[in-house]
Amino acid sequence: MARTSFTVVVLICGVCGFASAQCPSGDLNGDCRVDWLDLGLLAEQWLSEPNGIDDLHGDAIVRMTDLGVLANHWRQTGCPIVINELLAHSHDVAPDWVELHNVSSIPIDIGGWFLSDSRNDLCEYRIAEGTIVEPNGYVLFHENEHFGNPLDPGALSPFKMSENGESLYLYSDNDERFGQCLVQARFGASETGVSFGRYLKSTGTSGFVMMSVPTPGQANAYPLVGPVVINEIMYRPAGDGDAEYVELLNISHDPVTFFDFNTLLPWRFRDNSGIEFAFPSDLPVTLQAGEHLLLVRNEALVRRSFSVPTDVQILQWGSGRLANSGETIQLLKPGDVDDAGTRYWIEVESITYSDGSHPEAFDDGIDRWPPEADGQGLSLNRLCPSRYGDDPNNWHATIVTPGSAND
Ligand SMILES: [Ca+2]
Ligand SMILES: [Ca+2]
Ligand SMILES: [Ca+2]
Ligand SMILES: [Ca+2]
Repeated sequence: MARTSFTVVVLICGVCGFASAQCPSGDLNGDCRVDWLDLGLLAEQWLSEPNGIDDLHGDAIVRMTDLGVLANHWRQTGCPIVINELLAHSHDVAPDWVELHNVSSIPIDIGGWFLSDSRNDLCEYRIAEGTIVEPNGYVLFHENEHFGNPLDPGALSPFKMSENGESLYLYSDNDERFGQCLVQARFGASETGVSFGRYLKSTGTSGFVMMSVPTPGQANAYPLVGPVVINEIMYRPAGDGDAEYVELLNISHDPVTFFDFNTLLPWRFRDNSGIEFAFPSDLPVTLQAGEHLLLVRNEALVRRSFSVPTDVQILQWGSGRLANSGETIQLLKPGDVDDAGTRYWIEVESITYSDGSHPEAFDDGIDRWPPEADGQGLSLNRLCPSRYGDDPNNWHATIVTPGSAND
């Protein structure tokens, strides 16, 4: 099954130069629907040599497989427009904005489609007639001019996006070609001027994550990584199960203190199953540029079990354990308080690791995390600290290096 989809993606790239998860498999010409045009293209490919496509294991078999995929998605349409980026926490002088992106190869008329920040009212802002998004193009909507502007006739219920995070929806209503398209972008709390954007992971699924720089109206920048990253995860030691640890690394050029002097609150480290650690407030901890730090369940046990450089700072999280089957672990710093007085937390890092045997935990049904870190003496090591972390292709299982550079 996996081989089938991969083949089709390769073919799509070969035919039209891009692939998109929003359009159905088998859509070879990129118009986000599977029909006779695609069948025609497949027929053309059928007669040609598979030049430059390494993964064809024999024309006839591969092409019959592709025909099968096409047949399985016959007459299906997808959603050619995605919510690609948004800025929900702008500077005082600049408005919030939303960027939509056309992932198809045809112009899409989104006049009459809706933007909204409420699941209970998908029709808060009606996009003006004649709004066309060019193939592979972008279109922007601003809070002050559009969705938050009571003078805009489309603003049926003017709204603004919360800097503390929420969901934004794009709804095609009863569009003739792409009816009932409903796209959701869920985002968290953010710092001033930091946008959230769509980022395609190695797994083929996309995340909606903080961007290193906002790019309104253009292709997205790389995700924001750092200043501190989760660099190594020992979730299941071979010996005593309590000798587990998480290694942090300051990848920036400046010291980072795990305490916010505006809110007077410390940073936090947490998981889904009982770890809830606040960094010290009385004597805030600082990590120098390039320095490692260990978060552990039991310091004495970690020191006994592994060789840790003597100058490495170690902090105990106390109760709770890193799940042996995998889970999400997060490094958070304090954000703002909302009108109801609730404090929001900004994700500095969020990694969903796994032991390699939980395909159900991932959108695409494949668990790519290495099983060798599951109680066999190895740990999960980040390959490139400066690269995006919540992607299994940036991790491998190798020898433990608690408190020092990864192997
Ligand atoms: Ca098509
Ligand atoms: Ca962008
Ligand atoms: Ca564990
Ligand atoms: Ca290490």
